Amino acid sequence: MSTGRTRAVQLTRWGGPPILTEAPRPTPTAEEVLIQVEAVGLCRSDLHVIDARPGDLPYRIPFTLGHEVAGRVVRRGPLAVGPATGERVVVYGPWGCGSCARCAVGAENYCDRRAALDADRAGTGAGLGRDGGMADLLLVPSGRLLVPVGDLAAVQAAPLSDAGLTAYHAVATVRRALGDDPAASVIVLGVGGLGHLAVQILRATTNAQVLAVDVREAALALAEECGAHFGTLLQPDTAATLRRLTGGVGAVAVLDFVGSRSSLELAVDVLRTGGELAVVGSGGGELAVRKPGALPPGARISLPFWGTLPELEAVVSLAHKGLLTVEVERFPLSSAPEAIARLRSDEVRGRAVLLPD
Ligand code: FEH
Ligand code: ZN
Ligand code: ZN
Repeated sequence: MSTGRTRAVQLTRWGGPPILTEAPRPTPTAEEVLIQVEAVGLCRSDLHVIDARPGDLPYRIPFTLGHEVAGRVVRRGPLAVGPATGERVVVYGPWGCGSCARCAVGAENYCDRRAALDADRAGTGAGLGRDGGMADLLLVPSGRLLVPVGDLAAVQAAPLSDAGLTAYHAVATVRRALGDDPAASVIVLGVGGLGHLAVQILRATTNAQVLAVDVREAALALAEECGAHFGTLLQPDTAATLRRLTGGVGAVAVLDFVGSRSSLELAVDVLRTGGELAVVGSGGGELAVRKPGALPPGARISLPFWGTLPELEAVVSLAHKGLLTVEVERFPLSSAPEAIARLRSDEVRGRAVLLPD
């Protein structure tokens, strides 16, 4: 990389393929911080952005993709806060206004001014309308959005900022239902980049019995490696199997990392009365919420989105303790199109991570 330029995987037109190009080297001003990217994860949301049609998203193009980033602070603006030059960090991805009641407590994923930011086409964050980390360098608006990772390998650290954080926040959303009851069952639907981390987080932070469902044998093998007590392929009798494994009462919590019609139908079939359903995946499925209806009495439904800064610190801490290990498939940055194709065809085991080559 020449000093004045940075390589970047950019979306240059809606519906067009991302292209590996070059962009000017950013210079941090005021509170901004410049990161040398060491690893960037690939997410299904990247596919949604790549496939968006004109007008679907409140983003200006071109912009660089990549919202799951780890790297090293290489330059800070004069008013920068947070990690010092040379520190290795992960980048908190949902960039809010930084000053509303939600942002003030680190919940920028639920920024109260999101609609206004979207109206200004300010973007949701790195790689989401703002230049992201599928590049050699990433300019971050403020050091408040950086979490130190110490000596954690970048290929492990990057996925913590999105897959790990989203899984952790989803577990936190249903934690009330779990209590400390070892007889409580949690069902994880979809054991991909997020689901395999949710299994580990559930085993590390709860006493619940973890039951995993996927359509791929390889994913079930990964679920078992991550500590799931039981795994099954999705088939006609899966609901009956899961109900039997939960003593006939169903699961106190279901984490749906797929969000498709079939996964939501299964979730409703196996949710215990008073149970919690967290719909994390954006699989296009719909759920009718009516009374009386298919959902059990007392059911609580949530649509958790990403996570908070304090939760990202907790996720990094779990990784440092060896309680959270990301299954990764590595790709050189220049092979981003291949990685995107593999993710699109459901062939990635765990999380795809791009490394500057
Ligand atoms: C990011 C932006 C928009 C929708 C969903 C996402 C997730 O990938 C964040 O984890
Ligand atoms: Zn994502
Ligand atoms: Zn805000």
